[in-house]
Amino acid sequence: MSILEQFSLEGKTAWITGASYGIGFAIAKAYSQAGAKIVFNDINQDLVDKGLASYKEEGIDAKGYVCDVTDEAAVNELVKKIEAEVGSIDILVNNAGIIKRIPMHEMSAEQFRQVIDVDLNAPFIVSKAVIPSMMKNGHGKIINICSMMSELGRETVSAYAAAKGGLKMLTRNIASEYGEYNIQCNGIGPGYIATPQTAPLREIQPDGSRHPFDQFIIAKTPAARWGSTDDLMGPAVFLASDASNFVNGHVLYVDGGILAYIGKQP
Ligand code: NAP
Ligand code: GCO
Repeated sequence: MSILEQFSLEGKTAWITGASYGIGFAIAKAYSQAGAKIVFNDINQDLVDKGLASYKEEGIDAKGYVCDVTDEAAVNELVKKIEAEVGSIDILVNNAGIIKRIPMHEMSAEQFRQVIDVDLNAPFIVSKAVIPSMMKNGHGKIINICSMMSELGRETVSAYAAAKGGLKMLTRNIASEYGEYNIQCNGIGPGYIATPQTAPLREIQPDGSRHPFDQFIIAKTPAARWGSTDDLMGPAVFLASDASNFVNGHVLYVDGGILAYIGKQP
């Protein structure tokens, strides 16, 4: 197999969860360009329709389904539907996620549980639903979208950091338990990426200045910029392709160097 063929996703079916827009959409676009058939889900029909329109604009014939990834029965039903309508799932990206930025002493247990449910329980539910077919087929790629908060904490994101830290270890455990079936499970740890999820952290202030957190991230990133979803496309293709068949249990941080850097002196 040539080195370029190692990065091809021709003939593969990829399911990216929560991929109507944002990071999931960019990863799906990259997989389509690498030859994969694209399946995505989102939490309601309106988002799925918007996603389908966006994929169509990119010339991608994606299949979209409504599914709340925290609903195990719905996820199991959707896997059966995908396998009947599209084919076996070769690549799963657990992308769907939420964040609640609330000081921990003000966060309710219900709010904490909601974040854990989407960001940690759902990757378990969805991975568990696709692994049996991957075992039968003798191959599979599972990619969990982790975070800087898989390694670092900060104010107001206790639930999110707990979930993403757990997701890093779930990634390692799936790699450990299913590596013998030629299933590789790895993580991508995006740095700070300009998407709707981080829009509140980049809002221009009333006086026209940049958000303090925006300035903080620029100072903390050697690349001195926020990441774009395009920055994740190549790493995502690598982890979904034959080029990474001996990479397992790894979290690939795509962060412009944040984790390596003490930060620019103010
Ligand atoms: P986003 O813009 O908020 O998109 C998240 C997507 O997931 C949305 O389409 C959302 O739908 C969907 N979703 C949420 N809950 C769901 C559920 N229960 N079932 C199905 N779909 C659901 O987020 P993003 O910035 O693209 O981030 C995508 C992933 O990357 C997340 O796991 C996030 O934690 C992670 N991440 C983001 C960054 C960053 O800087 N942006 C950095 C590191 C990691 P709704 O619109 O209905 O909520
Ligand atoms: C925050 C941000 C981060 C990013 C991302 C960083 O409030 O700190 O939302 O958590 O979303 O996870 O990798």
